[in-house]
Amino acid sequence: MKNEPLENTKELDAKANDLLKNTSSGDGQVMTTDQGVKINDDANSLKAGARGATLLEDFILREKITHFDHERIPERIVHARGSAAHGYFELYEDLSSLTRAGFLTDLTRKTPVFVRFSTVAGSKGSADLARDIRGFAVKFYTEEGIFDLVGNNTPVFFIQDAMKFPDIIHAVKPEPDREIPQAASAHDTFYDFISLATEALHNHMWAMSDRAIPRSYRMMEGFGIHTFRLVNDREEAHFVKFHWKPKLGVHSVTWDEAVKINGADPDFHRRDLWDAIEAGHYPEWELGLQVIPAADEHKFDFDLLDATKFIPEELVPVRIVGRMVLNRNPDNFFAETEQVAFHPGHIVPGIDFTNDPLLQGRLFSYTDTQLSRLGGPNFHELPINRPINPVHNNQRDAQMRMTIDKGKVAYFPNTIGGGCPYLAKMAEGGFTSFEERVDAKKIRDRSESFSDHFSQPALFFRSLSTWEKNHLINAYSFELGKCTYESIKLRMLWLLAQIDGALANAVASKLGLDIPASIEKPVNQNIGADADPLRYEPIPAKRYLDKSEALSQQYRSSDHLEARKIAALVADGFDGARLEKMKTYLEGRGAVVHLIAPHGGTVACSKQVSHPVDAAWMTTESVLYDAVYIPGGNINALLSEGKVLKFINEAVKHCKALAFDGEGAQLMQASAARDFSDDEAILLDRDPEDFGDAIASHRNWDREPLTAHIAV
Ligand code: HDD
Repeated sequence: MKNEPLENTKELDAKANDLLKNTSSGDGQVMTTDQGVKINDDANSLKAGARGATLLEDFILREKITHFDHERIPERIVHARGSAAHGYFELYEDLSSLTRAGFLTDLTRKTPVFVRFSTVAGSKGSADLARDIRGFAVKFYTEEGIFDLVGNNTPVFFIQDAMKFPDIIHAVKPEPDREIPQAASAHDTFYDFISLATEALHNHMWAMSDRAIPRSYRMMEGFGIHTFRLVNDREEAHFVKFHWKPKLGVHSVTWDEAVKINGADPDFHRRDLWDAIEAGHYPEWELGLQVIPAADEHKFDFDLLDATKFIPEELVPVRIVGRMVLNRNPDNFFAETEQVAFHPGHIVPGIDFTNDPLLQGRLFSYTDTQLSRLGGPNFHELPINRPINPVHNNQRDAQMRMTIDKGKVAYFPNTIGGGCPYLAKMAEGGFTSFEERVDAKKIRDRSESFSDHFSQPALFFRSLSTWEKNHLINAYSFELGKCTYESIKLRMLWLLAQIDGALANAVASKLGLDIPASIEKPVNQNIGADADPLRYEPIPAKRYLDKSEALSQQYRSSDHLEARKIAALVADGFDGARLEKMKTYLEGRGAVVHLIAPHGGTVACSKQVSHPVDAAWMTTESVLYDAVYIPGGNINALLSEGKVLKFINEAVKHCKALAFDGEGAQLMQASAARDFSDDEAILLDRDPEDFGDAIASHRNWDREPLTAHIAV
């Protein structure tokens, strides 16, 4: 299903049909004012004479300018930069023993979804490859109402209590005096906060890992993070963690690439998602659940209510229960992607909250923010936000009300309206909250079971492969290297030493500092007049698990090539037959092969056949591609072009797959690739299949330590 106008698409799901009611196209239509009056001049205002002043009377000019003046709405306070797509969710197995949620029990359903991916810190116009956590928000339009799973691409969050959310966001956002830096955490205020709020160290370590610079939204895991509850028909509850596992594996770019991509194509992720869907390579994730019986609530070395902890898959395996496919791009960015309003409090019968204090605070924040962002309490009526099932209640009025509620009755109970809208009984799907027994003092406090801040970041670091560890060390060194306060760097080094000595030593040596033997009490002073700060001190790291493979991207690969981009570097006289063979094979596996030539237009192969050029050398960069192919033939023009050597050398440095055929061997010799003839992803005169497999493995990270000398 290409991104044709909605009405042209063959299969419309319930949400697509619903959106059609508000979809409009000017194709073949006369231009009118907002009041429907036909316009015959849209370029000239009404004037007193051709060279005279413009008249206030000009209602067409006034309407056009007024509307333009008000086109912008406040961007999201966090996650402002994002991209979204439509799709569906379908179930593999009936989960009615766990939940009564229809979309998790009815195997015949395809539940429409709208998914928005985002960065956290940057503004709406910032670049996609910021080093940052990614948002992963899924809106399920279920037959029983909207369920939003508003997660991230990491399984944990920075803070344990929503009370601290404004603080961490103020700390990471551009510093308020100069509004610098944009979409970057590498600055003093962020590290001042992180080094004092040690609960943040775990998610921060994920943010320093390759997960924070993904190759594609399509190659990220997603996590609901909080522990939620699933509740079945018998009112039995299980704890649950939600996971999204991408079909294409979990892959990232290097920091050097990220920096360059941000310049070469700041819309890299947005374009990748859009292009993949347009090409029919629909991104796909499987939904996984970690289910914990209520009786096991206290059996872990950490607290299930603490959002800074994950449950290692070795302790509770992830049960794959369904899949989500994104198969349709939005028709209008503003109407859909910008106006979509997610909320962790949008749940349906069969799913319920837990007492996670971060989740509880979120339940307030998300409606509240829409009031200023979308202008009032009727944002649920916007086409992208409204459920596919009918909405009836006694909420009325307010700005921009769309629904025309009939009748005199806007209260309950009533007799005049026949008691309608009436209340649903539970058997009819009425929502009832899980009846959790609560017997407690009202107190501003935090459970001591939340005070282990070091064990899981240590487990995460131990579980990474060598190349991932090196990337993480470099990330810490870069970020702390950008801080100007030595006291903050020292505090961070001391904290890193509590997590892993080797990590701290490596970062210290790159910073040119010694790890301090002790620091002033770093954490949570003055947490509250009545609270004893010592109770919140982080406790030394525990080792309840040596390693968890699931945490490393090394074990999250796949053999898929869908929408991977391969640059074929050519000039007139290139070997067209070899190119066709390679292209046919790679495209057969879903990859996209671009011809990159000295100029736009067409390029002629050795058989004098013209081939359309996808990009001229001057308009593109190596970092925008997954792999490089040189088909051979006449390569003289390539040998004498600095940009081509840079293109190849960067691909070598970034550990990508390269294939040289025939005369391409000369280019291999002329470039940094010459030193890697034994490299498993640098291929000379090999089968297309070998190249395809090397691209599917994403990168040959073993090459990385050998590339330090390559200047690019
Ligand atoms: Fe949040 C947006 C994810 C904690 C307050 N959040 C937002 C989005 C995502 C998340 C993916 C973007 C949704 C979209 O695409 O429109 N947030 C999370 C996760 C959290 C989390 C995974 C912890 C597990 N958030 C969190 C807290 C608060 C907020 C503790 C406040 C107390 N988040 C917001 C917000 C946003 C938001 C200010 C901005 C725009 C919006 O809600 O609609 O209300």
